[in-house]
Amino acid sequence: MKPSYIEHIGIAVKDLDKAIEYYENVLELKCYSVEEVADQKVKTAFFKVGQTKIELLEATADDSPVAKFIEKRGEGIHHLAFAMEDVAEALSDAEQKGVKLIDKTPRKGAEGLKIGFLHPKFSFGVLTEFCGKE
Ligand code: CMX
Repeated sequence: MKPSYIEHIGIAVKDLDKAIEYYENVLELKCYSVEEVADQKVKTAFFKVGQTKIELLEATADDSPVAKFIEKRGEGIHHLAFAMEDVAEALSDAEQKGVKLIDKTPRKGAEGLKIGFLHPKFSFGVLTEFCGKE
C-alpha cells in the first residue's frame, strides 16, 4: 500500500515549551495543538507546514520511548509518519513483506488518528509510522 503523503515528522525534545518557542519565533510557525498521548507516554505539540506537520515529542515518563531515544541518541528526528488510507491493511502488507512490526494492529495516536509503527531495524534506521483515519 502506497502512502498518500508525509503526514508528520516526529522530533524528540527535552523541553516542549522551549522547542515550541523556537518553532514559533525562528520559523514563525504557529503551534495549533498541544496534546498528551498517554498510551505513548508523550506530550506532543503540532505545527503545520503545508500538508505536512511537525510533531514535537516530550517524554512524560522515564520509560517513555522518547526518553529512551534521547538518552541514547540525544534530541532530534525521531520518526517519519506516512498517511495511509487503511492503517491496518498497510501494517499487514508490510508484515507480509518481511518487515517486523512494533504494532500488529493500529492503536490510538494524537489527533484521534490510528497509528502503527514499523521497527527501525527493518526500515534502515528510520522509525516509520503509518497513520490515518481508518
Ligand atoms: N529511530 C531509529 N532507531 C531507533 C529509534 C528511533 N526512533 N528508537 C530506538 N531505536 C533503535 C535504538 O537506537 C536501538 O538500536 P541499537 O540496537 O543499534 O542500539 C534499537 O532501536 C533498540 O532500541 P532500545 O533503546 O533498546 O529500545 P527498545 O527496543 O526498547 O524500543 C522501539 C525501540 C523503536 C521498539 C520503541 O522505541 C518503540 O516501540 N517505538 C514506537 C513507539 C514510539 O516511539 N512512540 C512515541 C511517539 C508516539 C507518537 O507520535 O505519538
